[in-house]
Amino acid sequence: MQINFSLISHTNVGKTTLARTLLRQEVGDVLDREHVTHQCESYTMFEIQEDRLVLWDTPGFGFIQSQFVEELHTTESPIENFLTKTATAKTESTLWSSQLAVKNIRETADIVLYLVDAKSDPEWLPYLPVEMKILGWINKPTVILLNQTGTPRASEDDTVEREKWYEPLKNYSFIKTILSLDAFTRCWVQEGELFNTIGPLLPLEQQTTYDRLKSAWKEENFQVFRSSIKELARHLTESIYDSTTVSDESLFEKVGLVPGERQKELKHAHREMSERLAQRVIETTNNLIHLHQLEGQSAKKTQSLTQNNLRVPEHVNESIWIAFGGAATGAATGLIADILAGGLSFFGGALLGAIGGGTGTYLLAKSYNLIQGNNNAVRWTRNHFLEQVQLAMLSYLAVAHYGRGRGEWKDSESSQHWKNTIQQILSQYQGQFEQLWEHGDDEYASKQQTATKLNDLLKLCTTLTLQKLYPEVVIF
Ligand SMILES: Nc1nc2c(ncn2[C@@H]2O[C@H](COP(=O)(O)OP(=O)(O)O)[C@@H](O)[C@H]2O)c(=O)[nH]1
Ligand SMILES: [Mg+2]
Repeated sequence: MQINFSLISHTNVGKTTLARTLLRQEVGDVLDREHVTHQCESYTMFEIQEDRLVLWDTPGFGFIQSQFVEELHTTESPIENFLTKTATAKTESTLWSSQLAVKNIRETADIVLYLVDAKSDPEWLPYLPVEMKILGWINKPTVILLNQTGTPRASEDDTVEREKWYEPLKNYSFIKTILSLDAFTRCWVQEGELFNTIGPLLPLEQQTTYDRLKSAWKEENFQVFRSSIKELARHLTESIYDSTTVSDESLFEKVGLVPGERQKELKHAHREMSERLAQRVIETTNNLIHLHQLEGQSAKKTQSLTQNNLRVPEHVNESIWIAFGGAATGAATGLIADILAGGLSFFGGALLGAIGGGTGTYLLAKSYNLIQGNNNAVRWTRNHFLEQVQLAMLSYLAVAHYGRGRGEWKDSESSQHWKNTIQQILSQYQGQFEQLWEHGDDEYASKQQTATKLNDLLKLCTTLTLQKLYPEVVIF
């Protein structure tokens, strides 16, 4: 059995872009102008044996005179008359494109996904009532998708935005619901909501098949989620156990080299550990990007980032790095340079205290965010580790929201809403993260067990974060 979703909208609203995001593939042509897609294309979203979920990208509606539609409306078979009105791609391209799209909806679609640009005012869209009238002639279950919603925001603000569209659309009985799904900044969790919404809208005979396909989609996406958490847990476990040996403290004191020599040694240890951390952050982020199928042919070759030749994430990846910092300039370079300099203060933690604040070795080490543990080894401080946990969760959110259709980064968007949400959740579990950090200086604590516990804790906190960001979605 084949179940067909058809994307339709006024031209240039973003159908092909959303198709790319939903398919995690670079399909079709995207340009900021009208009538870029000239024919209906089908793409398999998911298949199990004979059963397929197919997404159709259509050319969409061009401008159609409202008077023309009103006149057709009074005829016996408006849709037939609309489709048989002679038009060719050359003479009347807008009508031609609209006919192709409408034909697809009429003949093939089981579910219609009608996109609107959330930034526009529905009361001032002359084409909206015209297109709704035509879709009304076909009368298939339709979900309105708000795209171009921009910066991820609180769910209350999202509700307000959707309400703006309820009033002008409330009289069209074929419209079943309105969801936000920005092709650039949506999260897979929101796609899950779309899948949940569609089920009951399908005819009874399709529902068993659909449920099977939906469960498989869900399982695949949860697998990506679990693997991402595993990557982050592995990286953070390394941060707990990473250490650099320095010389015996008392020796320095004996020869009177405190604090100058000591400072040099700590600086060196700090440099080594910062480089390892930066390398891990880059590797982990690239692994998340890979898991989310965000690498594309358009990706640039890697380029050198610092004099240490840390590899920069690719073209599309650069955009994800910007999402970490929001307004931060310099993207990956900024973040990695920050880590290399020993600072990591995305969350405003009191990191990298001024050097020279004290003369004792402990204070010196602290100013490098390092703490002296057993066996003359220094390791990351508790606060620095907590900051790393926050950064790990932020990097997950940035990647999990990054739509494949986004391609190159366009605006710099603030992720303050994500940061606040992460901080709220983590404040409840800080003690448990601190306990795990203690393992790094406990010779009896098994690294494997720490990794497992950290994995579970991160999974819990990230799930709670996603639930807080999308309280209406029943997916977990
Ligand atoms: N900011 C933003 N721009 C989008 C989004 N979706 C599409 N666009 C842009 O809108 C333009 C038209 O997109 P396209 O997918 O070709 O529209 P289509 O004609 O409906 O297929 C392109 O410049 C896209 O980059 C979105 O979710 N957010
Ligand atoms: Mg298109």
